[in-house]
Amino acid sequence: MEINTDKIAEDCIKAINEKIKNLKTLNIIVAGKTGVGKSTLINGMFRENLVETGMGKPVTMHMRKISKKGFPLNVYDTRGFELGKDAQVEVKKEVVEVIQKGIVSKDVNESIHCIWYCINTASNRVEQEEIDWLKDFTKENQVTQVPIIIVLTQSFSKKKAKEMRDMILNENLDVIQVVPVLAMDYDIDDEYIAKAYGLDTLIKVMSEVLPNELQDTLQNVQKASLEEKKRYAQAAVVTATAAAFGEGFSPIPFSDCALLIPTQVAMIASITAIFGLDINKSLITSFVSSTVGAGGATIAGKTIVSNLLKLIPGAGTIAGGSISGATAGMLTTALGEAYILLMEAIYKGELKSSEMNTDIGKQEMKKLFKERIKANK
Ligand SMILES: Nc1nc2c(ncn2[C@@H]2O[C@H](COP(=O)(O)OP(=O)(O)O)[C@@H](O)[C@H]2O)c(=O)[nH]1
Ligand SMILES: [Mg+2]
Repeated sequence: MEINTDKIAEDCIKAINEKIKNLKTLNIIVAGKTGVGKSTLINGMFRENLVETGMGKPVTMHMRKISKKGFPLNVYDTRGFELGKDAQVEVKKEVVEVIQKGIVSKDVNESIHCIWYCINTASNRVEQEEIDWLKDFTKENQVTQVPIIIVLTQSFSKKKAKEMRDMILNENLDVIQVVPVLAMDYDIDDEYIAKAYGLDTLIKVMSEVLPNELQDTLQNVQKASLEEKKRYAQAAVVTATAAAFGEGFSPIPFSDCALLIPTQVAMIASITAIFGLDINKSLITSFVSSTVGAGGATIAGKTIVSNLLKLIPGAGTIAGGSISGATAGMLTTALGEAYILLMEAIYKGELKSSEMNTDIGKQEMKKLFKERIKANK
C-alpha cells in the first residue's frame, strides 16, 4: 500500500474548505445608544474588520445588518436609542420582529442567537429608561428566549464598572450576564494607558449559551480569545484520538495505515476552522512531510509507520507488522497538538506560513512534533 503525501495535503485542503463552507451563520443583535462603543466592540471581537467594510444594509428603520461575503457572521447594529421614548419603543418592536422572523424561518442561519445590550460605563449612570426598556424587552423575550448579555463598554475604570454591574444585577433582569469590557486600549493621560480587557470573557459567556452547532462558527469568527480557540482545538484532538484508538484497536497492519488517515485529515480541518486562518496547500504539505516523511513523494505505508515510530522513544520497531490502538491514538494526539502549536505560532504572527516551506520551517515542525510525542508518552 503506497501513500502519496501530496495527495494527503490535497485531501486536507479539501476537508478544510468543506468544513468552512458548512459552518452555520451566527447572528447577533448589538443594541445600545450611539457612541457607547458598539462598533469598537464589534471590531475588537471579530477577525474581519466588519464595521470598516461598510455601514451595513438597512433591514428595518433602526437596524442595519453588517456582514461580509463568505464570513459566517451577521451583526445587526441598532440605532435610535438616544432619540427618546418613541424611537426606543420602535427599536424594541423591530428587534422582536427580526427575532420572530428568524424563528419562523426554522433555519439556524437566519435565527438570532444572541443579543448584546451595550451600556457605557464611562457615562457614570444607567438611565431608568434603559432599565425600563430592558424590562419590557425581557418580558417579550420570555417567549423567544434569545440569550441577552449586557455589555458594559468603555470600562476603563474597573471600580465604576463593578458599581454599575452591581446596580444592574440588583434589578434582577432576565439576562445571562453583565460583562464589563474595554474593547480598545484607552489613554487616560500621557502616563497611563488602560489596557483592553474583558472581550475574552464575553467569548466565554457566548460559548456557554450558544447551541452546539454554532460553537465552531463562534471560534472561527472570534479573535478575542486565543485560549478559547485552543480549548476547542484540543477537544477536536480528543475526538480524533478516540476515533484512531478505535480504528487501531484490532491491530492495524502497516499496509493499511491509510485507514487511519481520514481521521487525522478531519482533525486538521476542524483545527484550521477553529483558528480561522488562511491556510494554503504548501503549508499543509510541509506539515505532512515533516511529520510523516518524504515530501511530495509516494511512500509505502510501512515507511510512514516506521518514520512515525522512530519519533517515539521506546516504541520499538516494526516487528509484528502492526500498530496498536494505543500507538495510533498517541500519534494522533501528537499530530493534533503539533498542528495546534503551528496554528498558534501563525496566529500570533511568530511564524509566517511562507516560512513553513523552508528547511528551517520543516525542522521546527519536526521538533515540535517530537516534543508533543514525548509529552504524551
Ligand atoms: N479607547 C477606547 N475608545 C473607545 C472604546 N469604545 C468606544 N470608544 C470610543 O468611543 C467612541 C464611540 O465608539 P463607537 O464604537 O463608534 O460607538 P457606537 O456609536 O456605539 O458604534 C469612538 O470615538 C471610540 O473610539 C474602547 O473600548 N476604548
Ligand atoms: Mg457604530
